[in-house]
Amino acid sequence: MQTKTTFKFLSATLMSLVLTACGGGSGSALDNSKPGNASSSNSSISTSLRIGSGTGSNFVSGAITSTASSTTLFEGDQVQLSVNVVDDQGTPTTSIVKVKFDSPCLAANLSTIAGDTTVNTINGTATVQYQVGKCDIDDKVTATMASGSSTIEASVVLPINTRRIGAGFGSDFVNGALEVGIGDTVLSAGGNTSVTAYIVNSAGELVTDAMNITFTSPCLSANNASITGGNVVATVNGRADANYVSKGCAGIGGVDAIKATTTFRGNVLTATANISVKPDSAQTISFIDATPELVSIKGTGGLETSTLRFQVLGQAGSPVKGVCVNFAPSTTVGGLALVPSKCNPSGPETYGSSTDANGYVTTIVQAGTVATAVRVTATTANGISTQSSALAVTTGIPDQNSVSLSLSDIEPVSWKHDGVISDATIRLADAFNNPVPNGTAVTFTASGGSIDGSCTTTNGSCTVQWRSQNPRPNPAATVSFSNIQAPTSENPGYIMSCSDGSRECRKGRVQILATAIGNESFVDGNGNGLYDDITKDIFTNSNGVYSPTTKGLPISNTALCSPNAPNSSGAYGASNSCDDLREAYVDKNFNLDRDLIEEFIDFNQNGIFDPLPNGKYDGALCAGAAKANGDCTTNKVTVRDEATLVMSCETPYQPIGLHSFSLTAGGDSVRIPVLLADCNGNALPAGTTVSAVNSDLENATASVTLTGELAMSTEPTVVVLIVKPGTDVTKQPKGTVGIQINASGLSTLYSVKVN
Ligand SMILES: [Ca+2]
Ligand SMILES: [Ca+2]
Ligand SMILES: [Ca+2]
Ligand SMILES: [Ca+2]
Repeated sequence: MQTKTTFKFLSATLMSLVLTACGGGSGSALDNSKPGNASSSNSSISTSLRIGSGTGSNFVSGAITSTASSTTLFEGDQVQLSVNVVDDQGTPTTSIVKVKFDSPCLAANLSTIAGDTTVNTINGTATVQYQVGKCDIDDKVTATMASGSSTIEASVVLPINTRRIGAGFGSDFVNGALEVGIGDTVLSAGGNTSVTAYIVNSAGELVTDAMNITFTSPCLSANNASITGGNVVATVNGRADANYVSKGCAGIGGVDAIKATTTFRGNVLTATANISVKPDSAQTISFIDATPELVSIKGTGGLETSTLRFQVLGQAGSPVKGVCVNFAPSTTVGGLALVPSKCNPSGPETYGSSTDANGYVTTIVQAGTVATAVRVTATTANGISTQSSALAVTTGIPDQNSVSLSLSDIEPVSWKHDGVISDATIRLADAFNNPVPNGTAVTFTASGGSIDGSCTTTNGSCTVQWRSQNPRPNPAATVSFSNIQAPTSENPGYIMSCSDGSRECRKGRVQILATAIGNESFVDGNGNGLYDDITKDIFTNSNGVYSPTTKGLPISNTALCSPNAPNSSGAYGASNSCDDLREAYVDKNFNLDRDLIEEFIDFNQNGIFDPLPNGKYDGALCAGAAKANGDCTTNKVTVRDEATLVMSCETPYQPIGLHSFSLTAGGDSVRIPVLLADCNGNALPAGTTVSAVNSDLENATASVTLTGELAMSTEPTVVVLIVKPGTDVTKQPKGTVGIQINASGLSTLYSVKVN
């Protein structure tokens, strides 16, 4: 029968398989090396099987699939490990294959696998449950299976974190907690407490290597609390001890949630604790600063507001945030006011404001139309107050009689040398003699050498450099001072005049002019700070004439005062002053008048030098009826000062007045006044010494009246040569007597005969 025949064939095949499986013969009928020809026996494995992770085209040979591959494992954590056994096509084997799992920690019993470490595959997959014990290394787990006569394996490294952050250690360790020194009690404003984080290993033991722990909290972020030494604290023997100082932080609901953070093997470890905190209360308020310290009278075009800053401190001297402070000015003259502000955005408009995180609070003063000094009182909600320093409400514009120009060296030894420096310093103040605001610009010009063109003031002054170089002032050759009158015993002074009648003709004399935009000066006769009443406020014209009817108009242009450095009524009195200004110029020839060769400041830009002033006060303080009547203007003018610098020469001029003379043996001394000047008739350099030379003089002694050094000056000096005969009437004095001049390293001797 058909059926019977088939059965017999199968039986023969089965017999053959059994024989092979028993290893009872060679030349078997079954080739186990062929894929897909799976053995029905689990003791004979095809060498073409592979072990790894995944299946099909996703198969990764040699890898173990871990459910925890990307996290860090702690003691007690469990992870499922599995490997797939696949054929050449990546298809899971249907055979049952034994896979043995092993690792250093498993071998040392520091981690465990539930059940046997050797498991059979089920549908090509071998799976175990790995549990972390006391293992404290990255544990490399291997899965091994037989392959022919050898083995093949897959592996995975399990990242096992041995570190935890918390409170305490050993069996007392509380993971994720922090130890707060004051416990549950409330930390006062300014008080401090320890906050300790512990780092332990898997066994709960403190770790000995240092780790940086970062402490953060809302109060720390708001700078209302601090960690002494900074928010990052390194562990010492497994403990990070932070000293938490409250600056009166209110916290959130009276609690500051503090968090300690560190990382280990790329894993972030955190612990937290709550600190109960108590808010601070205002104890002191102090004035800090005013910016700027001068404000300009309303309408004068300067900065008309100033911001005043106060600071509120609490019990421990720490800034207190959120304190309402109210402000009041000491005067409201001329409409001076504070800019309205509010403590609470939803509250009523007052003159108050709330302190910021640094305890600062500000108010803004708005200047009025009258110059005054004002102070602002600041008062906290709990009644603590202070007053600002005085803030000046002023013109902020320099006025003429405050301008001062000075030189560090009025006679630099520079007639024969380039690059010698003298500093020129300008000082400015306004009508109330308050320093002008920082940044006020000043312009400089010089008739010789070189000078920096401008500077801007700080605290009312600024400095530029003058340097010696060409041009060197050199009046025409036809003009000389050759007719200097020699000093005499009766008249020890000298008269120096110029051959053409000029007021000045010496070489090397430099005129320096400094100018700024400002106001004329006046005397406030009625004490209201303004030029408002010409019958009381005093302003004099260029002849020094003052009368209410002339309103300061010039009668003629005869110079009474130096045009560039005029006397002011405030300093010299009304009868000898020139408050009304004309255009400034560089008076190169020192004749107190403007010549065609002299540059001028064309302030009204009409292209010509205006020889006459306008007869009125010009300045920011022109006000009221006087302004309405045209008696004054609020126009600005050029304010100025000038200074003379001499380019001194170390070569002396032939001493004027030195001559030969007779002496009587045993008789009276002879006194000879001598004018000593430099090569240009200016002063010899400061520090020059003068001595009498006796070496060729017999029967007499000589001396000069100057002892020590010549002082700094622009003008020559007179010394007296005194020659005294000996007392022996039989010995006639004879020979020569000299005057030796040592000027700036140059020694020059002038001798005359004695007979
Ligand atoms: Ca007045
Ligand atoms: Ca002149
Ligand atoms: Ca002009
Ligand atoms: Ca004027």
